[in-house]
Amino acid sequence: MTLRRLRLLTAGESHGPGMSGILEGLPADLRVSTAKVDKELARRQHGYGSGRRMQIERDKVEWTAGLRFGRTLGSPLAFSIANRDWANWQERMSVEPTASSRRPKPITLARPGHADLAGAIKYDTDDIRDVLERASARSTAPRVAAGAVCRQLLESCGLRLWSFVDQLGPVQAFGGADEPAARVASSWVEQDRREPTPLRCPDPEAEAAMLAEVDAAIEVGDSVGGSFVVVAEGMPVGIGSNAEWDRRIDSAVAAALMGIQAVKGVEIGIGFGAVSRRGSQVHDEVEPGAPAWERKTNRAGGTEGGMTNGAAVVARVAVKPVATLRKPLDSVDLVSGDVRRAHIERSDVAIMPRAAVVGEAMLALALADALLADLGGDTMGDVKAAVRRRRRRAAGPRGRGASGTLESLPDNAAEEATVVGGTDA
Ligand code: EPS
Repeated sequence: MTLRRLRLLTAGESHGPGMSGILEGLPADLRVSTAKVDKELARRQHGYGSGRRMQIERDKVEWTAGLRFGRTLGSPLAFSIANRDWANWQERMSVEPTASSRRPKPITLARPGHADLAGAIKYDTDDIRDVLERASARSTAPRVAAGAVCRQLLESCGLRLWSFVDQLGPVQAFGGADEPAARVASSWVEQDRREPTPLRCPDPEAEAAMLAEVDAAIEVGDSVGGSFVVVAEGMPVGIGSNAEWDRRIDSAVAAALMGIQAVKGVEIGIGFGAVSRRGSQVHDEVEPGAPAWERKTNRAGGTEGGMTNGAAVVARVAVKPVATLRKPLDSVDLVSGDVRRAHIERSDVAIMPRAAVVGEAMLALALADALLADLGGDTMGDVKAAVRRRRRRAAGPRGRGASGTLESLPDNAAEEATVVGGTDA
């Protein structure tokens, strides 16, 4: 994805010494809570259907640059996250040259659905491990750390971000209804941050059926996919662009989410659901509300004309089943050309609850970038003042008062009206 103001570079092999990242372009004076970043990293590790690796790792961020007394300096923010499993892989993943007698047997049987085959051809290697190590979803850990910083920036501007699993295999939450996010109680969102359920699904009946679906896949050595929904409430109006295709907020959000491993589709609002309906059943009618205009529905998912419209930004993300199967599919040996069963690695069976947390991080990155690109600011004070100005402009004739001047709305009125999340230490 192309970021417009921020830059994020991550590095790290799944079983190498560790993961690292550099996030550049943040304003100075953003208070960064390490505990909040670690909390997001822990949320990414939670969920039924994960393999044994998650029992080994205890992801924690370690800052190496960009912070002083807990605040950003405007310089690149650099960090690392250790791979605890490295202790068990030091020989197999040796950074230094090793005698060929001490090297593990190369992996030559590509898993259909994984990066294995295309990567082995691209990098001209007979050992698929050279490819799968970086293709691994372990690389989402530093993205979640960077996203957790962006999230703190957005929260200080009055936003709240959350997610839930709305489908696993054939089981749908809320019977597959329109706007599932609107059915989720605020208390569920808070509870989910404190003590998430095994699959992070807000419909308990559906969650029970989803758990059975994961067990059924485990039973037969298969894997299962699904979809999750990510939500950002409180985004100021008009972020993005109606003028240029590459600045449309929809493309930034979709690209950020499509970049997550195993994601095969993203829809904003009702997305593909709009295909079969008439306009009157798709567009969200405007009605007066305080302090801004309001919508009777949010089928658009918070974007119109390439810009945020003040309603919650809502995206639904389709995740294919994990490519490593305990009962593998057919493949062809890279070296001998023989037809054999694909390689088996230790793996997860279902990643939905964890993918949703990665989705929150990627949404935070895309929205923070768009906000900073559009509104500017070298300090958090600059950013917040610009957000306040934009919220006043969006307050509408009623919010502005009888005089119709922008000044009649107090500085923080719009921010107070939005829900501010992130109450954890
Ligand atoms: C992954 C396989 C599993 C996952 C891993 C992604 O790892 P391992 O091969 O060590 O069992 O647990 O995800 C993570 C380590 C993580 O932190 O998310 C894969 O093949 O992509």
